Amino acid sequence: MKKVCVVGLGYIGLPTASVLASKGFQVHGVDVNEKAVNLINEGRIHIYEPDLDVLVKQVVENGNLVASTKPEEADIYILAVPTPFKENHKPDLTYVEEATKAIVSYIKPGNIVILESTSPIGTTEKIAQWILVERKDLTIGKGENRIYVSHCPERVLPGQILRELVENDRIIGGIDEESTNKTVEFYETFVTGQVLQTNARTAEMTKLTENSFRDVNIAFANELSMICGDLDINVWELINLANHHPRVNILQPGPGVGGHCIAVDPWFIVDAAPEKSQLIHSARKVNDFKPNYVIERIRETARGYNHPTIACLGISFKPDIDDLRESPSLDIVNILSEEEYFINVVEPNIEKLPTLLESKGNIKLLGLEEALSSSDIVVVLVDHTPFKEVNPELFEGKLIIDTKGLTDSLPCKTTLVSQP
Ligand code: SAJ
Repeated sequence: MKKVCVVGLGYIGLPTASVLASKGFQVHGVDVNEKAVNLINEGRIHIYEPDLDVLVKQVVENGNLVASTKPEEADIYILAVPTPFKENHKPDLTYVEEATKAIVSYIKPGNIVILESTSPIGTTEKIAQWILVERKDLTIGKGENRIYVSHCPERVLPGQILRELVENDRIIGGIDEESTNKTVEFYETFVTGQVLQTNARTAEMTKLTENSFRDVNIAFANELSMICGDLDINVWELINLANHHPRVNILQPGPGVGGHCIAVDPWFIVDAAPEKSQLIHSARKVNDFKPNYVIERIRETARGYNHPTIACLGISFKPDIDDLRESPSLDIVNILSEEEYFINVVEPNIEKLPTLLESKGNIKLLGLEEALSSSDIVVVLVDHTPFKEVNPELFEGKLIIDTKGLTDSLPCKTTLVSQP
């Protein structure tokens, strides 16, 4: 079995490294976060993903996964580092460049370098160039000293990463045909889904397209929810009815679009083709505006109270995870906390409030029952499973601003003041 060096041990890198280690590969995981490295080497994890703790413990104990702050020689290098955007929505490739430079002195002829991070068009080609600039002894495309460079975008859904890593179809785009073939051979050793071949640029665009498709469709749902708010129509009922049409499948509105993927990746297309990306750009604007709309609805509702207590249900970016990155719910709570409200946050997936909120005197992290019973207004921001399982009577008689339609089907009398 071959040796794999995975650079970046976050939400994608760590599960990937662990799955490979569980399939018998010798995996050397690299991260700049020393704390995370130490924790992993103790068989523990620094992120939450169902069942990942058990897998990491197992592969660290059997010696197949070792973490370090420095890369090592390997046969295959996988880069799974963040690709955020800058202030002006332009892609920031700093981490990809740093990761490439970190491995460059270890690369040997015949090695495969795979970029898994979602990236703007042309990034895989850039990686190849960065390597060749530093390593004049290596070649691409021909010769005994050739190396292989490909893009294989990660496509896993947080919360279901371990299953999707193995079962999802994968897109492989090499910078040349031989890079594609070598990379396909590797993924076929652990992926049960189809492994589809293309070139690097198309693979990059495929991933951006998938997330932009979802962003545009969520924007449609969010726009509908705001229109229905004005027209006094229940948006959840509306979407349910429309979705009975055999060719209509509208997604669900919410407080906005969060996470490090869907709210980011469409900007890479907008940046690459600003004139032609009108729809993709508009969708981004609709989804980014939604938290402001929700805040406005909350302010309107709170106007009748003197220092009201507001229960905010959920601050993660989507249900049943602890990930607060680019979370619209967290932004909403943060902005509300600057006003004269007392805020009871309910977030069953975290043990303490994030630093951003912790220092503020008017926010508490409470259990659902306590938060509901001591609040004047309830704002549903995330439809976590435990919220759906609560005794519906706890919502009885509450003023509710429900961004997820959670209380819509509850058998209790609530005063739904807003359904943003
Ligand atoms: N959301 C809605 N309404 C919906 C669905 C989602 O408001 O009907 C919101 C969520 O609450 C969340 C955001 O959208 O704030 C994104 O959530 P998500 O579940 O749609 O997607 P992510 O960001 O967790 O993962 C996506 C996935 N991409 C697609 O489904 C096309 C995943 O497969 C990718 O691997 C991941 O991005 C990534 O890493 O790029």
